[in-house]
Amino acid sequence: MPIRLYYFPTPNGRKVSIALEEMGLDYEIERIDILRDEQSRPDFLAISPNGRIPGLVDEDAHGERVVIFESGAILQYLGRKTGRFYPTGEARRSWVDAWLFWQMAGLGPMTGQVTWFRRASAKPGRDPRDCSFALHRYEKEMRRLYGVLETQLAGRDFICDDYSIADMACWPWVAQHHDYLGRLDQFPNIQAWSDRIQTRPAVLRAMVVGLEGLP
Ligand SMILES: N[C@@H](CCC(=O)N[C@@H](CS)C(=O)NCC(=O)O)C(=O)O
Repeated sequence: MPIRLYYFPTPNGRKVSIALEEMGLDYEIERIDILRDEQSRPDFLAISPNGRIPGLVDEDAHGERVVIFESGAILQYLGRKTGRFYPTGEARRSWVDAWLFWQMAGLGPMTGQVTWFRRASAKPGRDPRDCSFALHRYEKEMRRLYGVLETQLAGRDFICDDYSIADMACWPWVAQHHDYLGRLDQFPNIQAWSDRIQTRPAVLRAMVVGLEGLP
């Protein structure tokens, strides 16, 4: 039975569609339209109690039914399931985990807050000064994190040398840099890394999943 991915085409959703494509797994999509609040549906909350995409159900995991939410946990599960893009040695696996958690706790949330406060400050009737303190704090932290990634990528093709689930977690956020950061001129290593990933056939396939009928 194919893996079922509960999905919307956002950076957190795309981490998983990229992994499924890269790993060559059989999967089907159930689109959860977060623009219509479908993430609050009881049947989806049974899979993702936090009410956020992505969620995943694997009916046929060596005789067990696996139900997971949180994109980082899903990437680790798929890496363990296939033995791909997730090294097995303790030293290298811990290294990949560290960068995966860095994305989950830092790059993703900080970038998300920048986007949220930008939109909020532009809302009709809102005084942009209401958001400026928070926006300044999150933009500064996001730029610092981009600096950390830039340093890590110096002399490396991928975050942990070999292409891994850590790259799959970070790249979909960086791919949208035009929306919240502007050009990557100050981050040439990130630009080169992003160019390397965005032309991978599996990534190109994953980026168009679940777009049908959306504005
Ligand atoms: N830490 C969670 C975050 C998931 C998340 O925030 N998903 C967003 C889409 S990228 C969502 O479902 N938003 C719906 C909402 O905010 O109500 C993960 O990585 O899975």
